[in-house]
Amino acid sequence: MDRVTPDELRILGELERKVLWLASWTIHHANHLRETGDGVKVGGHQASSASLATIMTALYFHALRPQDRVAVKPHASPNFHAIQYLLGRQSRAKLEAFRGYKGAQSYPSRTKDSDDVDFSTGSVGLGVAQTLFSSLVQDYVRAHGWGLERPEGRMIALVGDAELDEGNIFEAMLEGWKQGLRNCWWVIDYNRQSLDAVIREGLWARYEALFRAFGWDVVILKYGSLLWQAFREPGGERLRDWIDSCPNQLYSALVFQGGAAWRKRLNDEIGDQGDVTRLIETRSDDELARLMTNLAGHDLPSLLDAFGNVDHDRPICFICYTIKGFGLPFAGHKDNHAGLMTPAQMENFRAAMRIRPGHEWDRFEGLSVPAEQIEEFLGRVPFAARAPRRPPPQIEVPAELSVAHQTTTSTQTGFGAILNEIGRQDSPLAQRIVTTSPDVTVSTNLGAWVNRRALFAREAMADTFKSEHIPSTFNWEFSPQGQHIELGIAENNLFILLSALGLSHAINGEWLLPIGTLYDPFIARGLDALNYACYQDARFILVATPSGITLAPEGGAHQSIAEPLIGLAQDGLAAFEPAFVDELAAILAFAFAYIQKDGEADPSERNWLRDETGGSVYLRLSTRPIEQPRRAMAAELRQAIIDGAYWMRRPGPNCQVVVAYTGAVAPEAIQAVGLMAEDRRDVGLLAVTSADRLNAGWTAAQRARERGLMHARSHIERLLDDVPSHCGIVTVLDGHPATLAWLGAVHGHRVRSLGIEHFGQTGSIPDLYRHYGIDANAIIAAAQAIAPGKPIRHLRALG
Ligand SMILES: Cc1ncc(C[n+]2csc(CCOP(=O)(O)OP(=O)(O)O)c2C)c(N)n1
Ligand SMILES: [Mg+2]
Repeated sequence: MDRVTPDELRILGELERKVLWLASWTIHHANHLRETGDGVKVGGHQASSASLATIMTALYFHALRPQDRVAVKPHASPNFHAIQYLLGRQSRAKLEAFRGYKGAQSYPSRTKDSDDVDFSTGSVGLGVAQTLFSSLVQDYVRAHGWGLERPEGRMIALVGDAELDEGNIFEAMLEGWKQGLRNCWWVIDYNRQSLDAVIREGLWARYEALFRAFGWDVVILKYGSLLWQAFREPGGERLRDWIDSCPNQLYSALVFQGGAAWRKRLNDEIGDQGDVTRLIETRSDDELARLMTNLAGHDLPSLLDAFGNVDHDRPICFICYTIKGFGLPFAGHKDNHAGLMTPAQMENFRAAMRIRPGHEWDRFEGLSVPAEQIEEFLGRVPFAARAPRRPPPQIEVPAELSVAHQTTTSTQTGFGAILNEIGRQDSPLAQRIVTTSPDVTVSTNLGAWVNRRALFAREAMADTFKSEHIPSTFNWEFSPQGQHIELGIAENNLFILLSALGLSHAINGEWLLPIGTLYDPFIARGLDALNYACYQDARFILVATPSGITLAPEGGAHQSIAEPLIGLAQDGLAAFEPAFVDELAAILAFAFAYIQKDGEADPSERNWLRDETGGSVYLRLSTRPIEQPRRAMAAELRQAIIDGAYWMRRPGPNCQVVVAYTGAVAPEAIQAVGLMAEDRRDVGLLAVTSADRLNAGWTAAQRARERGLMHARSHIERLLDDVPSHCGIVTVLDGHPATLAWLGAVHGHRVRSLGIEHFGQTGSIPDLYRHYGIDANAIIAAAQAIAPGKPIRHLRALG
């Protein structure tokens, strides 16, 4: 690493001041100088940003290389935008609109910010873990021989100290240790303050022990150069001991109070009328305050040295002592998290920064180094030499995926069979798929795929059961070519790994087609991480089994009810719940292409979905073996399955009742319709493969009509066009009934929605379907209630 020259250090010092100014001013401007009109405070975090100003200056203007990627602590977003602005990569208009409509985002956002954010942040802890998994993904990509022409990057997180309370960070660290993590830096902004107050004493020692236990190098950066010099003076050792034993709260309070308070406290506690007193007395109040707050996290030479001295690729935790609000009037105050400088305080700050009114946004205003010199320096900043992101070419996906017909099988088994079939080939699709699972690889049916494609590890590891000739269904061999990443049981890790794998095209310039499997109820366990992955537009396929109460004897604790609603509501995630394996094959083929899409096209006139923009996919599958239809997959049927629904039995003009079902309850729906048809000639059966896509298309078409596009018709509107208005619709699924209840609003049909609202009972499928009211009997009874006809003779016999 290049050492900085004294001139460069001077320029970096000026840039540090400028970052502090611009970040503070951006927030001030948004709060005091922009009309919002809605009465809600704009906010922003001047203190949290100030805390990282020096560290980010050292990194972005010197230590980072173009290939490095960074997750910035969410509330230091203003620093990031200020730095990009100084580098000419962010516009003044975006800064002026900070936290406003289409302005620079409150927290760095990959998708909404225009200045090349590497990883979005916002929900604390998740961006931190994302850097760890991105490092693993980088290793995965390179081990497969892709992107070797590009230099290896470091994945760096700028971490608030309170972020370390988030358990997902420790889950990730354990996984990193197992997977041989490299090239990962976590820089902890150890300002000893959280949102609410000052944090516990001695946390640094717990962190140090934890990180070392997981194989990390730990670098503690506590004192800045001024303090080191003072420690070398007579009496300096006493001063150092005092600081080391000073409680966090007292230190923070003195930082806030300033030089006179420091002097009084130090004189009272260690004044000796000798060396120590002299050390204190030779300094003015201002000098004393500067000395006592000269922590390494605000000392450029210490930081530049620490970052520059790294000569290995092991993961490193830098614990950098900082002051929340450093350089601002509320520095150290325990209430400063959301604190904003008043206009009067801003005036003082402006004067101290030598900024003339009207020149607040000028990049080099008030600096003591000539602008040309700074420009010349900025032109050489390695980080700024990054090429703009260009999406790599997409991986070709066959239009159809083959799978042998089984008379009776489950969608979970079908999923394993389809992947097994793909795994036999050496197609681009087969090569780019990477699977992962949190210790449920076998029970979610990835075993056959893993047998073919092996587990991934940077170093090969044999399966001892195999070498000992002990029969086993699964070949558990690890190699750098392996295509399955086995995780420990931590769903947060699954989602953050999917987030990292699903951004490989953006981060590594190489497409991966990630598939993650887990039990459906445990989506809730990692829901915020799933949301985070979707928020930053990572692309993956999530396959969840078993699901609902249909897992039956597996146990009430694992039943999932709300997940279909999550599928419906989660932005960026297209949810499907097929009943049959041929449907699943069509959906998977669609999904492999869909996750790679990045177009801007208008919505399709067919379904009113924006499929060209792409997204991730959630497949809710089942372990229940059911009878499979033997049918040709005509193009029209394939399309309808992907659009979300098709008529299994088309209603006629005198139809009295339609049953609309989703997923594993297909046999009950089919049986109920068959029985009712004996008495009422005309009963319709609608197979819903994606309530989510039907609903999204319907909403979009309505909006289009409201904008005057009178011809807009969504898929579900067209499907229900022929259902007479007096007809009732019974909906049924193994999930919350609200998932399909809205179908009645499409054309105003009466609806009775069956589904699961309570859970916890164990039993066989017939027991549970009867208990929860989603069996054929319940469907018929519901139909009877909303569309009275002749009583059904079979009702009692069925029960
Ligand atoms: C998951 C989550 N919970 C709560 C919050 C609200 N929040 C934002 S910042 C913060 C604490 C910040 O403390 P720290 O990480 O030490 O950063 P500092 O403000 O000291 O720079 C909290 C609780 C959040 N953003 N994400
Ligand atoms: Mg903090």
